[in-house]
Amino acid sequence: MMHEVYISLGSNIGDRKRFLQDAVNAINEKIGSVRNISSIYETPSWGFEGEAFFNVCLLLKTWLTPTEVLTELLNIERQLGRVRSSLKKGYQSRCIDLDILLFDDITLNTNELTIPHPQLPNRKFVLFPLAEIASEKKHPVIQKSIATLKDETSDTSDIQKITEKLISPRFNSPFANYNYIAIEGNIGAGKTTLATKIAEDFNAKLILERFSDNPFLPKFYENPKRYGFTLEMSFLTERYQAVSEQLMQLDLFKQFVVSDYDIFKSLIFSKVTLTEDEFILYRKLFYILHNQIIKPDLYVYLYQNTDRLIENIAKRGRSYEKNISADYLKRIQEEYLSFIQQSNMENTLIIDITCLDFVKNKEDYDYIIQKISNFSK
Ligand code: PH2
Ligand code: MG
Ligand code: MG
Repeated sequence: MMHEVYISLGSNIGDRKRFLQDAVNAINEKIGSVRNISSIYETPSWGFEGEAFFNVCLLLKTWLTPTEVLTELLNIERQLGRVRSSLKKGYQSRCIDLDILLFDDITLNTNELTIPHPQLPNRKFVLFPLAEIASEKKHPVIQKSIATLKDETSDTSDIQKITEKLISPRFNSPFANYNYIAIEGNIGAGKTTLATKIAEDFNAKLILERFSDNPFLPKFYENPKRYGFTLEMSFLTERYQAVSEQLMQLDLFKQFVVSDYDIFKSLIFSKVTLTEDEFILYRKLFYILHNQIIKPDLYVYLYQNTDRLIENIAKRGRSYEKNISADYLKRIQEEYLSFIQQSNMENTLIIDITCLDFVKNKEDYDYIIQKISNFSK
């Protein structure tokens, strides 16, 4: 699952603030999402003779392992121009240094990596910025809070908080507070179009339903009674497998996930397509599977009127969809809305798109993005 990692950044050559900001941006792009950044501290070089440093600490959420994070940090150091000299012993001045301080509550001790950082309690240039963003966090070995370690440290360096601050890259994204958004809506509402657009514009991992290749779907539209249960079982199996596989092997360099469906739609459709006794059996199995998968932290339900749905369905011209009736669409819509009302509404955002065209009109698209963004505030 997602890990919480605290990282220390330092620079004592060149435009120190620029190096720190570039490093923060690169970490946010390559490793995970930067959730919090401390103030900048100007600190005398510790453990060697050199120019004063700028130091900050940040909190990062990532799916990467400790070794993968380390590899990426070293890559970023290199890309920003750091050259390590193996000839000189001891610490050297550097334009950027990125160290893992804490990684969840793990302890690790290998040749290339020790977690928690072994010098953490002895360095004011780490403890002061870290205490700003993790004062109550317990050191997993020493079992004292960062605030306590800061008070008890034997480091007597004279360090100075400066007034300039780094900019958190997440403040620039309207999806700063989400990891996983599911776009939902009736057949033809525009789920896939919206999810795809968001993924492209905001660098998200896209998960799309592969439903046109379900062999039971054309049969179902021909003969719903005979193929209802079979169709729903095959959708459920397919979706369960897709969601669990795709979320596990996440494209780790992307910021967040957006999908054009949520597995819950299986239950909603089967309420309409199955007989009552079939539905009861189906629901039991559904919840067994549903319990085991990662759920979105936001559902967006696109509300569209039946006439426009029928128009959209006709426009895309899938042969097997031509028999879908207005009545069927109405029942699906009603079932969606009643499910949303029964479940906890806290993470569901209904957007009425009956008067919008987010493909043609940029303002309509921006309006939707703004709505999603504001919903988390
Ligand atoms: N990093 C070091 C050694 N000394 N001193 C300060 N003030 N700031 C640092 O980031 C720093 C240091 C080794 O990485
Ligand atoms: Mg270091
Ligand atoms: Mg280092």
